Amino acid sequence: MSKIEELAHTVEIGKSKLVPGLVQECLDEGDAPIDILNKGMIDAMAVVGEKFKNNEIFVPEMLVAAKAMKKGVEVLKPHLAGDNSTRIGKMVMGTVNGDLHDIGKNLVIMMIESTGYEVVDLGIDVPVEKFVEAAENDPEVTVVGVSALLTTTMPAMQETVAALNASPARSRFKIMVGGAPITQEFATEIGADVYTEDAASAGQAAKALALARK
Ligand code: B1M
Repeated sequence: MSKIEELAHTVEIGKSKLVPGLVQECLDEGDAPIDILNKGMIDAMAVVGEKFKNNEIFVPEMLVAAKAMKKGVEVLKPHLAGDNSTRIGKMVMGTVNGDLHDIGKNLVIMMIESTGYEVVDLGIDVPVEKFVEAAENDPEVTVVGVSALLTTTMPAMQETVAALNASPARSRFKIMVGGAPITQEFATEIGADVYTEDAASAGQAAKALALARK
């Protein structure tokens, strides 16, 4: 078993205490940080999700796996995030009302921060009004990021984007959306400006928005 496979298995079974050390060992062995993230952690969460769907594991096991992944990301963060010394914009981002998933949102924030954005994290289960207030009350905000992980919270994303679209400050900010059940088609249908599939492309898209403003 390779070190990355060992890491994936350890995340899958939620052994939080072992994960940071394994991530470090992968780095020491020369594995690329992005491979450690994708193969050692995100793939592990996909396995966890599949097992949950098949009733092989339940919510507590999903929670411990999530905790294990977060521990691993802490070690990986300095290796994934690039030089962010030049500030290129300000963004607010959150997970929609009714949705408690935050690992993907946190990765997206990390990648967007690495491009030079200051990102205000609104957290999880964010009511529509909180997104709107955060966008309207700070004149420096040029991007609002909205994440949803459940098919049942896609309507909350739609409501959030509709409220943001109705804001008098709308011309100042762009709306970015993403999350496992979200597609380009859905993003277009609800009136979001940008859809991206993963954290790396979210970082690139946010950077492109900043460059387009210049
Ligand atoms: Co939940 N859960 N969960 N869960 N959970 C899923 C999402 C699920 C697919 C599992 C499954 O059944 N196979 C399923 C949803 C099914 C559906 O909607 N059809 C599900 C369910 C059903 C539930 C509950 C309803 C279970 C229950 O209670 N019966 C419940 C709901 C709670 C709620 O939110 N109200 C629930 C709870 C939980 C935990 C709290 C236990 C835990 C979350 C802990 C946490 O986040 N702190 C959890 C977990 C861990 C998962 C899985 C296993 C892993 C999620 C994850 O972190 N993935 C997940 C299965 C899976 O994903 N395959 C599952 C890794 C992460 C890096 O990927 O979040 O997709 P992701 O983020 C990606 C992209 O989506 C994208 O970039 C990220 C990085 O590349 N992205 C964006 C995300 N946001 C973006 C925003 C952008 C751009 C890109 O722009 C703004």
